[in-house]
Amino acid sequence: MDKTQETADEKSCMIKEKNNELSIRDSNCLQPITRSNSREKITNLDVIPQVIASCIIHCVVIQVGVNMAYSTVLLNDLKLDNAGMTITENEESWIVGLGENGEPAYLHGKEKIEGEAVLAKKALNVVLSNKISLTRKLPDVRNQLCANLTYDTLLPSVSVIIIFYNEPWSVLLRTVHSVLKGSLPHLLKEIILVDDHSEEEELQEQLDYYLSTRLPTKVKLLRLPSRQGLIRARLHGARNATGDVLVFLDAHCEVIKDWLQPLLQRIKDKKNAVLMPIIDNISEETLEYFHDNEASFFQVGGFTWSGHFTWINIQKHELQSRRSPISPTRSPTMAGGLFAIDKKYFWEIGSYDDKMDGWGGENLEMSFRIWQCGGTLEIIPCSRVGHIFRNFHPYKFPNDKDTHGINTARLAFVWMDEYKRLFLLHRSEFKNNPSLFGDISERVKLRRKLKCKSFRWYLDNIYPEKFIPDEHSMAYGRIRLRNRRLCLDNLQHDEDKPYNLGLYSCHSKLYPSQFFSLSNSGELRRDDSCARVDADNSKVHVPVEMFDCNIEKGGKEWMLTKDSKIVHVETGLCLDGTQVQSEEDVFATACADVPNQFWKFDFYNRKILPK
Ligand SMILES: [Mn+2]
Repeated sequence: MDKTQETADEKSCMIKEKNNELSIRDSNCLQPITRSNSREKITNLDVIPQVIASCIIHCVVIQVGVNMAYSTVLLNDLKLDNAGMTITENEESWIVGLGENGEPAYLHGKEKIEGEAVLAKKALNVVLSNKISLTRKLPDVRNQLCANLTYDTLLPSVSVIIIFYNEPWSVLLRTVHSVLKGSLPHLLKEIILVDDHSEEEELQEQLDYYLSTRLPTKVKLLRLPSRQGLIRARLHGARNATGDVLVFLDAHCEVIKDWLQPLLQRIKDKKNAVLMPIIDNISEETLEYFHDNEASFFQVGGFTWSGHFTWINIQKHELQSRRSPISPTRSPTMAGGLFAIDKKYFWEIGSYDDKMDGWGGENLEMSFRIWQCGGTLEIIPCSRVGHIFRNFHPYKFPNDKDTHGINTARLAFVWMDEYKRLFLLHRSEFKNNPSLFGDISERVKLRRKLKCKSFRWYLDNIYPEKFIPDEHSMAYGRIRLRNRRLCLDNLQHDEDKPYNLGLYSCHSKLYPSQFFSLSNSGELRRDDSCARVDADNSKVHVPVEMFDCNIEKGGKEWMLTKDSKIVHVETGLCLDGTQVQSEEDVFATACADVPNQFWKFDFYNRKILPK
């Protein structure tokens, strides 16, 4: 028998089977191999495999560079069981230095193709993720001013709650390792993983095995016996939490150094402050941790009337009133995936609506509730967490229900008062059919009990910039060519990106795609998209670009003339539909007495009624 291929010393042993041959190799284990019968140490590692066959092996773990407890693993067999083998293989497939410091990572050849296929299917390059160390280092992307901050030595303790459903192995565990490594041990009471009944094989026994062999006991795993959805899974985690503060994290995050202290300090100082870190983007393609932006740049949360979360610029009153760019910054809404809340306050303020199914809407529900019921929602700029944003949901919800729509209807009827009309415009099926979204009486009761303020109050005080299409405008509704049955329409374009404004046959009712307003400040807008014309454009036939109103850009002022032309103020060009057919783009051109420059809104708020 050859000597073992690799040397190993007493304190670092690991048994590995490859090509049916045993080897013992250095892997930084803490404890030596001992013989089961004599408990005596095997100091000479030039032993033949059969000798080790009866060994009890203490601690076959790889030091992952974090402060961990090590469990004793008892192996009756020579082989590590399947789980252990797979885990070891995973660990051995890491490519040293790949993705380190948050740099973009790339695969080559066959793996590249495999990675792209998985990316298309799961919205995440799992093949690549598997090659990157679970404990990679990340750059310190914080604002430099954060270095000057000091925190109390005594801060509340934290339960980090991570729920998951079929999350890719390496992505989930990188999240866990990142929290362990990036948090001060005395602040991190526990990490509670809640498995929302995943089916993936690797998340079954293999995960139990991983926890017991590689992670400290403060990482706990709760398994739900059936699929519960995000909201009830998080509630389950919260009920089992023993820390003072709950931090909810998605299962695809990595934290930046010292992320916890600023959150905990703020909650210590203000119990009803619900906090978000700055959420950085980790690429789903290359796992790059994006940090090119100015460290002082970040956005806060808004919403659309269709009930979706959006990012908006920090509000003007907030920019003026906060002391520094790293002060807590108020946000009208939260994205939902990542936030910290005092545990007592979480329950007092009504935790979650446990009748919400699946995913979606719970973040806006919580946002409105917190503000309307006396709390605050803030972003803490010195706390930063990276999150993998995926382009689409890689999995479905039971029965394929539109849980986002149903959940949002629930929150609209509980929290939005008369403004739910704007949501119902998008989702008219809920208008006269409350049975579609279930019983909301408990939540209505909660609102009464907590003596929460109105949605109007929320709009006036917390989100005064929020555009209310039928209130903040001179005219609104469908905008129709006077001489034809054609209306301005977004032509179902993705409004996250600029697009050209078009025409489409007028719908019989007011649908969101044709709901435009001429705002009091002269914006021609569809919800949060504003129409602009490039003033530099010397052409006479200019497309009308729709773009995010929150982006500072010129050329977006329009006016309505007495004879009902829509004139672009800066260029003096008129909105024109001459020879434009349904599904084609309108344009701006020199004003003239042509029939296709006269428009009619459904409703006019001011007495500028065109003839
Ligand atoms: Mn997420």
